[in-house]
Amino acid sequence: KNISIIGVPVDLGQTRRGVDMGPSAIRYAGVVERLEALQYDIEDLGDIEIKRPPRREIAADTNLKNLKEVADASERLAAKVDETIKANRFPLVLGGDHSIAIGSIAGISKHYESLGVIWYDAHGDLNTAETSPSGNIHGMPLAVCLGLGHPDLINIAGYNPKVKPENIVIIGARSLDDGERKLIREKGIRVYTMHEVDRMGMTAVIEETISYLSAKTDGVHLSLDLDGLDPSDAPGVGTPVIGGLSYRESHLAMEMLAEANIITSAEFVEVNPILDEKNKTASLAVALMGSLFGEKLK
Ligand code: DIR
Ligand code: MN
Ligand code: MN
Ligand code: MN
Repeated sequence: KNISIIGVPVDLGQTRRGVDMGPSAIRYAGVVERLEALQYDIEDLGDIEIKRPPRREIAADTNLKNLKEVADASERLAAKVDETIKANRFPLVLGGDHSIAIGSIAGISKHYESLGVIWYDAHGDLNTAETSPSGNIHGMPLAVCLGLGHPDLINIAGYNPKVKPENIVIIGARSLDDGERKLIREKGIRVYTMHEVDRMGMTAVIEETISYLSAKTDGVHLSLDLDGLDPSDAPGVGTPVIGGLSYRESHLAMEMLAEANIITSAEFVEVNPILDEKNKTASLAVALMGSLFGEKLK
């Protein structure tokens, strides 16, 4: 496997500054060295160029924050990811806030008949402008992938929708808004909240996820929001929620995905070094990547 690392220094999908430094923090934590040790051909493509608004403001016709800039960044990222897959390389995207998933999945999904998505997150990220309590686009990318949201977001890369609801598995949810719950019910989206993880154990959750997705997909994207983990393990995130997935559960999940060999692209998002403790969260992200790329299998 050849891996291309793509940094996306975006903090426009939410309001806490510093998450745009996530890619630097993850590089500083040694991502390239960690994966090179596993004998992959690693290419670091650097960061996508991001246009920053001179002042942060909300467009007049919508409550979406920084809509234009987020759409622009998504379009650039989609093009870069598309190129990477065409070159037969595994795209490993480093965030940035979770709004960047709009661009990564736009660049990825066109290469598959039926892309599966594992959304590892404390949140559902299934809001639209109508249901969002915040206007933050990082709370919306999964809805956008389903074709729900502002036209400037759902049409990135020129096609829509990107993902079928029955191809999505959310793991670690413990903070869902009312509109998100409604959408999950309506669309029949598979969700393992912390309740299910506690009851079934992570082993069964991942086993079910793998058999559920491998039956009907020809590729699986892992979108891992570090706030899916418990804040004691991942303090450097903008919207921590207590009662999260542990360090060990998360490593187990990554190792099982590596064994099953189903993941075809991945992103690690929401690392905010300004809110972190001595780069603990970026280091955790790198360790999880090590497991995802098969450290245990070597
Ligand atoms: C909340 C928080 N559901 C929102 N979402 C977050 O603003 O839409 N997603 N933090 O990662
Ligand atoms: Mn998220
Ligand atoms: Mn989250
Ligand atoms: Mn978040």
